[in-house]
Amino acid sequence: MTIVFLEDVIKQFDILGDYVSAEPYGNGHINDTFVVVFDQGGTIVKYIVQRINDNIFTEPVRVMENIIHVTQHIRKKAEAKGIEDISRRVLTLVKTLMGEDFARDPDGHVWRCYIFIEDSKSWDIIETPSQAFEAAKAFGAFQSDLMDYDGQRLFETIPLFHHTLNRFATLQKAIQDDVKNRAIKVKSEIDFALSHEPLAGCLLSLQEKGVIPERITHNDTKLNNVLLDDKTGEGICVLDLDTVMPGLSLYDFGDMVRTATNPVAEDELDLSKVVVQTRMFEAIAKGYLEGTAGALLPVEREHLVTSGKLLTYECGIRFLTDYLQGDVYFKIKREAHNLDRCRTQFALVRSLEEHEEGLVKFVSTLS
Ligand code: ADP
Ligand code: GN1
Ligand code: MG
Repeated sequence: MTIVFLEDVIKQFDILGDYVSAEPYGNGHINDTFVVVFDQGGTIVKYIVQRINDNIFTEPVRVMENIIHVTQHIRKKAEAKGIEDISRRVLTLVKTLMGEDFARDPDGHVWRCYIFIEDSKSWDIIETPSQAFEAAKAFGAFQSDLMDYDGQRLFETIPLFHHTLNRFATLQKAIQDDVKNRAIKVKSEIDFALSHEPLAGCLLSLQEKGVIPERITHNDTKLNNVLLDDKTGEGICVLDLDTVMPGLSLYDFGDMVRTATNPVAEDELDLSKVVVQTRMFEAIAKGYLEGTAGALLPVEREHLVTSGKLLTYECGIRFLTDYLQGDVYFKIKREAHNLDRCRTQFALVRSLEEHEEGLVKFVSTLS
């Protein structure tokens, strides 16, 4: 139980003032996240305290090392640019009283504490093209900031994270093993997944041929992993840095397509509502190109739409695999939650296929 250690863990961090409260926070599927409130001489100050999910990130200390490298690099660039509100622009770790970057609970799990970024919000469902543009621009700028990263090679925190062919093979094994006898209930989803196998290798083959470069990417650019400023609407800070590691820019763009173009929640039950919002696609394409400031190669631009299909498909097969394996990866709130999520992803792939021609045409008009 995470919560029993929370107060003990909070005491380890170097936070001034009196502890007021701690509550679970956000809608992440992986880590245990809490907002922790302190009273600092009459001023209420919040922190984000998170337990890293070490079932998934099996080397949490190396995850923290990556995060330190990445945030230090971005912070230095922001300082060089003369940006004033840096602690709202890049995640800031709070050290422990022992001067460490993370704490451990009595079971040995790793916890970290970040300064809470006030007057901003992360959106599970994006409402306007302007929000989509700002979020994509922030992810693009994040990518661009890391292009001249010259520190030690970042650790691959989840090996083969976006290796869709490997994800496909894992799905095939899950279907074969069928440990929960669920395969019979999801025949049409399995058929959909298997029939789309050719999609799985489309970016990998370009990478293998050396046509698409490896870069340092975020790899989990769903739109609730960026904070938009309440007043200006600007994308101010990229969050959830556990998967920042070598990858393809198109993984980052594709996952934005997956989350920005879907007008409803990832676990929506009414699939007729899962229809691609082309204006959101247009906004993220413009925002990402602006954020990456000319760094994307023509071949990357040509595959922006494909990447959306691929990442949505990949996420769908990950949810389906987890459903078949008995919900061992993603947090769930109801039975069949992962199946519901899988269905929205596959519905979105279908809708992306239907809209593909128009989206590709739009990309070709961008300068
Ligand atoms: P998970 O890996 O489980 O998705 P995240 O790191 O994305 O966890 O955190 C979950 C949510 O907490 C985010 O979607 C965001 O709303 C919120 N959050 C995380 N870090 C901060 C922060 N420093 N300031 C404000 N909100 C934050
Ligand atoms: C997870 O951590 P969170 O909730 O931001 C997952 C992503 C999936 C996403 C689907 C480390 O993201 O890869 O695309 O759920 N993160 C990890 O919503 O697996
Ligand atoms: Mg998250």
